[in-house]
Amino acid sequence: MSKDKPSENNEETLGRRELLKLGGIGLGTGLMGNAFGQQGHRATAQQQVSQWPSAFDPLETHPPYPPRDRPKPGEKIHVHDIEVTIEVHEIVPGVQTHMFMFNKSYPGPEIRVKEGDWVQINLKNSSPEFHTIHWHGIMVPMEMDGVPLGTQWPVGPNQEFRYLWKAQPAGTHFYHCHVMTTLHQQAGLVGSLIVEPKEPDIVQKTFPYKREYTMILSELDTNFVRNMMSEMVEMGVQMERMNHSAKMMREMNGKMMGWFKSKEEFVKAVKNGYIPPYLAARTGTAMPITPNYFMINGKSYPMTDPLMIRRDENIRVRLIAGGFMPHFIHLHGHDFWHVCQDGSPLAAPVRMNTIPIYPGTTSDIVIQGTNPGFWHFHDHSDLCTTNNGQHPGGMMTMLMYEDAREAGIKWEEVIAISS
Ligand SMILES: [Cu+2]
Repeated sequence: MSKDKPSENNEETLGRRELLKLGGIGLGTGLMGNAFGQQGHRATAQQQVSQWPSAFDPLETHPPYPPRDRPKPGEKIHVHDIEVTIEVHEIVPGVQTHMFMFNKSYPGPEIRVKEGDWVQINLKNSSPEFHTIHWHGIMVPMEMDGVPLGTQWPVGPNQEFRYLWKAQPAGTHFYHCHVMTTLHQQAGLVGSLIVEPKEPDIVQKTFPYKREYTMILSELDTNFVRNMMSEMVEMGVQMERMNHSAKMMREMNGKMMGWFKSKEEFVKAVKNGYIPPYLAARTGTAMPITPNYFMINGKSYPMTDPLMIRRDENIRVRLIAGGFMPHFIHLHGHDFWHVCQDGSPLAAPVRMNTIPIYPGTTSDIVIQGTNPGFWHFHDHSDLCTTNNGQHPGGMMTMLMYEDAREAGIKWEEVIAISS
């Protein structure tokens, strides 16, 4: 979950086995009182937040670089190779599913660059389907935007495409495949894209932090993905057998997905017998998408990674809505500060304990270590805290204090009282 976790001594205070025992969020509230009596670790939020800039300068909303800029001689270009393949992913023990993956990873590898850097992504498609990459939140030149048949040809099997863009603006963004997005993004093609600000980071300045976490929130209908991927792969194989023609595959696949040059051409095709993908006649039974797994960084509870914190520590959490459902992420025992939305700092940090995260958005929050213990951090839309309909599961993790024992929390006693 975190790319940089300097200390990992949580084993001592709360092992994985004990975490699993937690099961749900039904811990009695009354039993916690004695353990949390200590004073002297109060949040210093009020004084910190006064440093936040309150002035609003409309000029700052303009991108600092012309999006259609090209690299100048001598400017450094960061090159990343990204390959798409089909792999097996395990959501929770016993639940495996085939997925598309960027570099054999779900979510894809985190791309982390400095604001203003040039980034070149060499996309190689080693899957039997068509893909592109859309750089969500980045001010790219149009032809780098990754919309199939909108701004580029979809990248076919065994084809490559080179993306080149300048990392702007700073903040928490993400990237995803834009071909049949409901299937391809859901089936694995999404990753975080962090652009670190050139100027000193206002969040860092206001809430000094050493550790940060990225959480990509997503949902998966394993039945839909399995059926659609089987169909697509089979179609690709058939056409490959027929004529080994990537061009024909491209044309046929476009029609499969309802890609036509104009509305008129589409209407005419339907009149002449073309069956669009959304009609049940095409696939037999129309299959609405019904997600049965809800994930944080590709895993469902209890396999999600906990957030580690210590008393008086600030941690930054980058929440990325990498799916198609809204989520309402709630932290027990704490308020937190909502500091950035879609990459940019808010006019002022907002104090909350449940943050709505809508599809396509990113929200950065800062959690302050003010209440030692082990706390649930989860989607409050209860459907999303299930695994295949069973609670607990899904989009849920824990905020865990590494120094809970020093703060007087005796985990064994808590369990003893509650059972
Ligand atoms: Cu794709």
